[in-house]
Amino acid sequence: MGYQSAKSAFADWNVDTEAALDRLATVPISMHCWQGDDVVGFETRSGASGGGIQATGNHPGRARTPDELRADLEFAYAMIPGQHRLNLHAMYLDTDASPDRDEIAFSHFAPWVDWAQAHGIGLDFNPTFFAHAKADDNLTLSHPDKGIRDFWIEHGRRCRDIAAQMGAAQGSACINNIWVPDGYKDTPIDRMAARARLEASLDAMLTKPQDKAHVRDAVESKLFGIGVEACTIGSHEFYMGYAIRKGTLLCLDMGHFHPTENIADKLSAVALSLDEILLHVSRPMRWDSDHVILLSDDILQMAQELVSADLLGRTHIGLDFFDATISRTAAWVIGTRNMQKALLRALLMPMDMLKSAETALDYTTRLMVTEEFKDMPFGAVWDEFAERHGTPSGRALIRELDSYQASVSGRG
Ligand code: RNT
Ligand code: ZN
Repeated sequence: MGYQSAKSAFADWNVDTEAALDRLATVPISMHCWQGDDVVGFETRSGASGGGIQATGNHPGRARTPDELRADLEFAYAMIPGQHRLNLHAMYLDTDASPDRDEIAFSHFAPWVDWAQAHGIGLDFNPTFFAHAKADDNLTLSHPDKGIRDFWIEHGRRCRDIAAQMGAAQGSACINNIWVPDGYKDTPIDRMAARARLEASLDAMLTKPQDKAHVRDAVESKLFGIGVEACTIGSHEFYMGYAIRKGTLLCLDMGHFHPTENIADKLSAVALSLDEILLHVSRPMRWDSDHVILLSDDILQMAQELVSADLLGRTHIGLDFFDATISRTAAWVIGTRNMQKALLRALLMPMDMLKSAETALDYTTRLMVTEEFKDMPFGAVWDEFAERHGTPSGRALIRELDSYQASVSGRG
């Protein structure tokens, strides 16, 4: 079906496809740099990701240098309709110097800032509290040793300053997301002491006043990780309370909850107590496996909640997955486009009709309409969106993804 027929099919339900296309074009997705190199980064000192996160696979073409990563990103952005952001981790610094984590500065990221500005890409940032000798115990900000805590507090402070300078340079707030791997493999005896240390360290990291127009901090919880099966210090309850009391953003990573929990359901619940939310859209399979996101029910529900609860204006959508068994650039493109497709579908729902049915306790209409809508021509509207933004779809997209992958597969 062509776009014009799709447009009138939606108009029959009082859904304006043009308004949906316009709205979708204003939603930036923060694409995560770490899908491009299996969470390795560009420090001269470290290697494996650690901290209970793990990229598996050895597909050819992994970016080994900042230049290679930027080339891959440029290709990926060219395949994704709209203007988006880049989520950078501190371990992706681009410099000839080898500063330790407690020595990094804005200048070590200058090439990224220049590149982002040249391409109109907003940057977000993350301190890196893993893949480092001082994180080998899976304890960082909550470590019993004050010297280790201070090292990581200094890292966190520096990252905030770097993020603030990025935000000032780009004219939009840089979201600085804090995730630490801290936890215990076996049942601890004093969870309270560890949580009190984490809280005190976070407070110390976040004391310096910063301009919200330049940087906003987020805290990311987790249920468990490899090696920290018994207790994660920064659990959901810990960070939800922290974010509400201290006024930070709360980051909800879709892979960081019990597999049967519905993360979409949490949005409206936490949004009543928080100004802003950060999402790490991911796909857990049995555990926090970070598979490439699909146009699956979980993602569709997430997008539907963002639209129906009118949360798009105060939710920052970041992605967090990494798969090294497939083309890494294709993974970015497929995952990011799926997030956009989910948002488009949500924007094309007859929300007013559905909400009034629900308010009138008319659950039959709610069910009939949502089921009928599954057969609506969303694909034709998506293709129109892709075309208007100069990006290919279907077989043309697959040809582009294949040929770029072929061009990088000779990398050692
Ligand atoms: C780890 C968290 C965290 C990381 C990135 C690399 O479980 O999800 O967000 O994936 O910081
Ligand atoms: Zn995450």
